[in-house]
Amino acid sequence: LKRVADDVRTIPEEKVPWFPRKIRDLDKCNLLITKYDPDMDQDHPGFSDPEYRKRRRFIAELAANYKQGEPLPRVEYTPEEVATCIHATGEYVSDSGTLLCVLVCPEKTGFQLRPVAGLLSARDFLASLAFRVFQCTQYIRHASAPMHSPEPDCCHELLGHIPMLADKEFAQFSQEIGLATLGASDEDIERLSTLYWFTVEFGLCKQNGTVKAYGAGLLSSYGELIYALSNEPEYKPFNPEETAIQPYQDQTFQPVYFVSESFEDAKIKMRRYSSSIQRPFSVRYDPFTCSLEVLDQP
Ligand code: TIH
Ligand code: FE2
Repeated sequence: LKRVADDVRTIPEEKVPWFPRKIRDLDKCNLLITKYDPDMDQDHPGFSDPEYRKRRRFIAELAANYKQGEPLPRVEYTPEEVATCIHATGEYVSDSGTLLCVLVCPEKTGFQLRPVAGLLSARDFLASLAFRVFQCTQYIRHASAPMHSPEPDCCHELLGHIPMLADKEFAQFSQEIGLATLGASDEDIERLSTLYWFTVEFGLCKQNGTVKAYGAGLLSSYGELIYALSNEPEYKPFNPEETAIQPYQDQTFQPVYFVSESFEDAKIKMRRYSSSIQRPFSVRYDPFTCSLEVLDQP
């Protein structure tokens, strides 16, 4: 293996999409998808609520001004927002939940949070995982629809993702998906984000013979959690080649879930799949410098 200069001159530029090389480059991974923006989407539960939209703009502004390495902006949640969270999750969620992660995750797995204003492009969202950075929303879903949100929100992050990011195996699984996406083609990004969707977000997994939910989108949505384990939807065995091309949607509950034999099994299969993706270089994350080493293929 030979080390490649910073601009990777040996790789034809038009073939490799830009990707972050150091953790500070994540400030440039901020392409938002407006699909579920409460200002743009008429079906958003907050679309006709000007107070809600104002609140969302305020919280979005905090994320937009954030630079990598700064402390997370603190949001004081209103009693109504706290009530929505309790309704959504049956648990008390507050900014101290975020604070807990800020304190616990670095110690357990080195994962950090950075604030994000809404739904990010798959490329930018997954790239940050390569650096053990999780792009975390800070707004709360609209009070009129607490049981299921079509977009990520703070309840989803705190109940679904953050506990998992404090788990060693899971943190590594997440980072490996991230590393596989760097400089990948749009088609490979689509396949990897579909895999992320059916594992990290909506994955089921056997444990002592029983099917359990581990996906963050299930753990944060009481309505969908019950549904996913009800035998009503379709269940398929997790197999990356097949799972990667399953069409998915985020408007409502998933019609199909993928079941892994164990989390370890999902990890091994994912790793095999990632290494089959063709790239003219390989990447290695250096945790001491928080940057990537990009190596030419032999
Ligand atoms: N549907 C989830 C919830 O209600 O908490 C949130 C999302 C997960 C993935 C995409 S949106
Ligand atoms: Fe999520």
